[in-house]
Amino acid sequence: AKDPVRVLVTGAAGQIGYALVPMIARGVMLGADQPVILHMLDIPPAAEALNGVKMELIDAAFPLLKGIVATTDVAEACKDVNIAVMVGGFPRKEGMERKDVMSKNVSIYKGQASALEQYAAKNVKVLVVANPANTNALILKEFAPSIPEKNITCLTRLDHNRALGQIAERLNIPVSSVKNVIIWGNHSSTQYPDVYHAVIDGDKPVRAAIADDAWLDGEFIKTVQQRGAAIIKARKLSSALSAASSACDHIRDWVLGTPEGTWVSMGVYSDGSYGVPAGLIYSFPVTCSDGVWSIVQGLAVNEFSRKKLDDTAEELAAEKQLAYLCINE
Ligand code: NAX
Repeated sequence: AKDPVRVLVTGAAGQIGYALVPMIARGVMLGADQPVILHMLDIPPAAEALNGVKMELIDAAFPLLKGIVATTDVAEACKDVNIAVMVGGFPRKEGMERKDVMSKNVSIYKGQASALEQYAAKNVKVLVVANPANTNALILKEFAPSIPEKNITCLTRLDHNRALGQIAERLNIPVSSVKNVIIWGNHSSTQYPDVYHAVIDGDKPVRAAIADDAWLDGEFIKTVQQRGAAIIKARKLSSALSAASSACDHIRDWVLGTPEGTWVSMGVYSDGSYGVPAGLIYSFPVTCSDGVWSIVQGLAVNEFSRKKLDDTAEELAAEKQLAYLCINE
């Protein structure tokens, strides 16, 4: 039998946490033969709710779940973890300035970066979900210099999956027939969902199958960009099950590898590929093998796409600047 893998979920008493921890305990993230020990962190006001989640995990009697650490102590939460899914953060509330939200998250991610650096397993793989996801991941990277930069990522897989879903709905085909969409840039409304290289049934270009450029360049992009807001409007709560499921997809593909001929979108530390400024956490098309992601190289970027790649990079550069302002205050 395999040794258990320790998986940290921060913000575990929240909405996404509640959907995510049972998926992890069932093997959705790391495989049906991989035992896990769940580490769950939340803040003191949520301690009782966190304990309730722990009680439910016990009651669900998951065979793969070999242990539960539920705590409000960051050091204890991070101890020896192999995977860290950072869902906890400070959400933007009505009337709050961008800078105030950034400032709160900078201090949270600064602290959690140090704790991961000090207490996590040396090879820990980190996925930041909490918004602003790209910039929180960048802060985490800056304040955890001993964690390899390739080990720090953010979630844009939900946006990627949303794009697959919209194409499948439009063509009335199963989502499993669609692949190789790309989310470029920020997990925000400036993200660019790109279908120029997407295919259905293995090799048919999506653009040819849909044959409606106006829809593809307009409504499709907007629908994916605004999907989070549409879910909030419908549910009066933000996306949770889809976010949790996509977080599992992100880690599973990263650890176990992407299928041959398929890429996925991940927010990763830019090396300057595709003319994206180095030093931003930016969403790229990646393939994964042996636990390592690589940016897919050599895809053609036309003028339409170029502008959109640059716009979202610009927003991320501005977020980075704002984050540094908060750090230095
Ligand atoms: P909730 O407010 O339900 O849960 C957040 C939890 O984090 C709460 O239990 C809170 O007590 C806890 N928390 C706050 N500060 C913490 C800290 N310093 N350490 C540990 N825990 C802390 O939000 P939920 O709906 O679960 O969303 C979580 C985050 O995911 C938000 O930042 C949200 O914006 C972000 N999202 C990101 C997505 C993505 O694709 N990257 C999509 C879904 C989601 O909107």
